[in-house]
Amino acid sequence: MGATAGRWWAPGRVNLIGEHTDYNDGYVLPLALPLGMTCTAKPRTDGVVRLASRQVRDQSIDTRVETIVAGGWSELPAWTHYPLGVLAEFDRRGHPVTGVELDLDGTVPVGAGLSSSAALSCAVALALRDLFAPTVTDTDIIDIARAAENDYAGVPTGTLDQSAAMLCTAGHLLFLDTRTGAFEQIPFDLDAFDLALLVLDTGSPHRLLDGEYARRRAECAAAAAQLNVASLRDVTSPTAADRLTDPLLRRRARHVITENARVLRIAEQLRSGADPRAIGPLLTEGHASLRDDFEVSAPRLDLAVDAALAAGAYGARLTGGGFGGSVIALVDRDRIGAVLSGVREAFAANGFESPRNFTVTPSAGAHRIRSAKSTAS
Ligand code: GAF
Repeated sequence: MGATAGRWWAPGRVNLIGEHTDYNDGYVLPLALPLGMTCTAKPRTDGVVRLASRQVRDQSIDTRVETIVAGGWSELPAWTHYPLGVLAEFDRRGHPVTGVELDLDGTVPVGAGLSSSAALSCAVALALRDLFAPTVTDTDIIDIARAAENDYAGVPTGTLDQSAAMLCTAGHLLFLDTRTGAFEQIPFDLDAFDLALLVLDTGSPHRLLDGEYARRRAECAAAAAQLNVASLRDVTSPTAADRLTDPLLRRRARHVITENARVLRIAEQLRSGADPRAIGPLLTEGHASLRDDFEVSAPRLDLAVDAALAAGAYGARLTGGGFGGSVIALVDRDRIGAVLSGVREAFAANGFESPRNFTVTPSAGAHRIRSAKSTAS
């Protein structure tokens, strides 16, 4: 140890396209939000772990490194499983933490499908790396944050969110091959085309813990096994899914196969400098596939997509895992107001509160934001 206390930041994300492809070894195309999670951290040498979250008032936790490493914190509230899982994982991988104070805060709305949990895990992991384990790489951090989510918080996600938090850069989409880890930064300057990417947080809570996400993952694994491939990424022809006799597995596989193809087409179009309006229909097609084949949409997500399209969006789709959460819509800048009015009217007519909304430009990935003056206690 020896590094000083400080503050670390990791962003939330929207995924432009490439949904439920990451745990099938496929392709994703996220961008980092200007919203994120901060971790103010101070190293200690006495084995004490003090954890506080400004988003969960009156909940500060005092425990000890030995207790965490022994798994003795599993009864603590769910939000603690991410930071404490990261700490336990550092220890398990041979990077012991001698004690630490972690003060967590953030601007990513929780439950909006914008990856607040991965942002939290990555901000904590960056802090622990800088304070205790400088040899840990960004790739290690992606895997540590994934392990915190999978093995400690109990959600069997892929690596889309953690990779987006760590690897995205301002002004770019991250085109990532989740099988090889190879990635490319694709410039994404919507301003240059008088366009905007609108995020509509539908307020329908996005839940991955209730077993449906895990079920989709298992269905994809079963489809891959029946098609005799290591993962659905290895299937490129949409008609290959027709070989599956179970109609449900056929639909699941068809989504993954066609979604990977959509990511590749969109990446190619944007790489070549095409007008982003051209990708609109593929975004909408991606939504239909998530709704009909993968069955992870929700009434408010479908309503937001339909209303945005009716009001002139070039394309719209749910972003993230689904089952609630947020929709993105690609719109002319001078149509933002009209699209928002259309969505608000549709929500009001169905008795739903208006979605929260904001526009996004691709922002910076995770980093240290400042050094505090104090050092170890
Ligand atoms: C959630 C998961 F955390 C990701 O790993 C990914 O599977 C996504 O849903 C769907 O693309 O955000």
